[in-house]
Amino acid sequence: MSKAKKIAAVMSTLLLSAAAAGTAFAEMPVRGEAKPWQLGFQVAVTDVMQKNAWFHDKLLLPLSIFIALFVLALMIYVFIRFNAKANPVPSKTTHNTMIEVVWTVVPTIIVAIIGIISVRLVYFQDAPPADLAASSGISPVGEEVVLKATGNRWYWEYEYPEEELSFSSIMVEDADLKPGQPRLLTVDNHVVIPVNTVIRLQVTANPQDVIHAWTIPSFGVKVDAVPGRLNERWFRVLPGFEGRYYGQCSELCGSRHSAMPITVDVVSSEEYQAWLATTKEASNGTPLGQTTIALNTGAAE
Ligand SMILES: [Cu+2]
Repeated sequence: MSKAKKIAAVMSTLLLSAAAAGTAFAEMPVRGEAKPWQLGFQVAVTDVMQKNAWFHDKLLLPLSIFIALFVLALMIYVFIRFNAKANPVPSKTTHNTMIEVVWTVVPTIIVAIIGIISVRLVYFQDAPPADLAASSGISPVGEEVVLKATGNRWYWEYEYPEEELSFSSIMVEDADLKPGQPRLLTVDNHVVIPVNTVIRLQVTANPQDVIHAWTIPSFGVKVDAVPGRLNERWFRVLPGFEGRYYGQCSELCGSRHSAMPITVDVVSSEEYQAWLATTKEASNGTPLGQTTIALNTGAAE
């Protein structure tokens, strides 16, 4: 093949594949997205995030509110009952053993409870529990999927190492947005993962790059992408939560920090297999989308 023909073949493959990867799941309910005036978390759709949400909503938030109100009430009582007018002759009391024991022991117990639950959660996020199927009552469908995300200034590269598939995922600029596509969250190539399957997520950054962080709030995943290190997490999107989820780079990484969003499409096992087949065929062993070199030599910095 002549050089020109080769370039033409590569270009058409890239165009085709970009279309295949970018538009495969155009119609899809958006579940993981911030809403105007939202309070609290985005919908929790993984084992990890449901535990995080419980910890925050059922324990930490009520506890903080109770402590704040309790301290406020004590202060108001002191202001009224013991001001100079209401209580002209102050008491000379300096010690009260009972009260000193209480205000030492009660906070210690509270901190211990928070600490134990926090540490358990940290370990739970680290690796999928062996008894996941038994403990959740749901048998995971299919094998685990390994997904590797690499941070670059300013876009993400994805790799499905077991499938020998890789592609870059670049933000769609405002001028190119189609109706309904959110600003600063839409990318050309979406990550696609199957529902009810353990995803082993590996996150790193290009060795010549800076620290980024891969985040999807609804998944309870926020992992630093550190050059030269491979950080791992796991998550499983629970059945019934198929849809589109948005996230953003969450480590201040430079001038285009806001321009490297993450879009994940969660689909059924069959749809995932079909997507894999078409995308692999389109990529034909070459990475999809714009290449690292093309972007890094740009004037973006
Ligand atoms: Cu970044």
